[in-house]
Amino acid sequence: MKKLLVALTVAAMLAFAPLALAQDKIKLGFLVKQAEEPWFQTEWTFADKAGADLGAEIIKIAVPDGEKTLTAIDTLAASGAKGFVICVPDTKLGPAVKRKADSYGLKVIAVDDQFVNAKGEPMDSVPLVMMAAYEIGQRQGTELWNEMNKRGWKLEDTAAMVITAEELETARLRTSGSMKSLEEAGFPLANMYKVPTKTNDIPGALDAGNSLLAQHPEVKHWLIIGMNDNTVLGGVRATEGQRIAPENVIAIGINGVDAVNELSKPNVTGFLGSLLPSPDVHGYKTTEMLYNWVTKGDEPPAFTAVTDVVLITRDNYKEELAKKGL
Ligand code: FCA
Repeated sequence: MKKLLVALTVAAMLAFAPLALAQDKIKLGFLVKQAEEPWFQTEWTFADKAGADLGAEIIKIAVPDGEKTLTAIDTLAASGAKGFVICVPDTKLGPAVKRKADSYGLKVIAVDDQFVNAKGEPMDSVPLVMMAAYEIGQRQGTELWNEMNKRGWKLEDTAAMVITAEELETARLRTSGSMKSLEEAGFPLANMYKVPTKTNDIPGALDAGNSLLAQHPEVKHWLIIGMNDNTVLGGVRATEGQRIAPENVIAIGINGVDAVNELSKPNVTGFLGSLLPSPDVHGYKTTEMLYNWVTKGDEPPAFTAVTDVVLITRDNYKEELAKKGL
């Protein structure tokens, strides 16, 4: 009888062992502003990959607005998480996010979009991982310039539609880098028309593009500049709506993963390609940094710029994405 009891107890302990292990796993949050964008889905996938490699559980929460952001931090604290990586829906939420995280003793790393304080200045007190925004913008301008020359377009027939989102610093840096490199190459600044988008998605950029095109019926060829694929795609859709032929449009996005749908369409559109940075690195590295901070006290550097970028087009996107495991 005694032996049987011992055997049963041991069996019961073994049965519950995985549960106990799961409970011991470190929990880390990964909060993103636009979970519908493949960019952020890719970050999540690679955060999960890092979690699996490190033995941490990643709690992924979409935070499209300020209220959901603050609630998500409460949820993380209640579930025993030790910290989180976040791309905030509005960079001005920075101080509120930091305050709430501090109140629970949670560590925070910002990804993609840097927090700003009440005065609108960057908050260096929160470690940041982001793409080299100005440089990637410059590359967009250079690629547009090269393609317009390949097509033999004359400067006097060509204008640039610049869809801006200046309240977001990374966006402002990208579009200004792009304009700067076009200007340095010889494209007149006077022919670059800026128009702000109300929302950072295709419908917002489409509205912006439409209003700009209505003001410039004289332009024959268009270059389209924007901070990411969706912004640039909105501009392309606007040219299509105005029946501007795709061969009169050159658009190059940024993000890459958000352009896959467009590049896989059988018909060629004005969207030539996209600059693909490293959403995989953003997702994996931030998670790894947070884990090391939480478990070993290794504080991440204040700023980590991710610089790799490759131009993907209809010809090479499959192989380039595969190279990164995307
Ligand atoms: C910003 C943009 C995203 C992505 C990211 C790196 O957050 O909104 O689309 O480009 O930077």
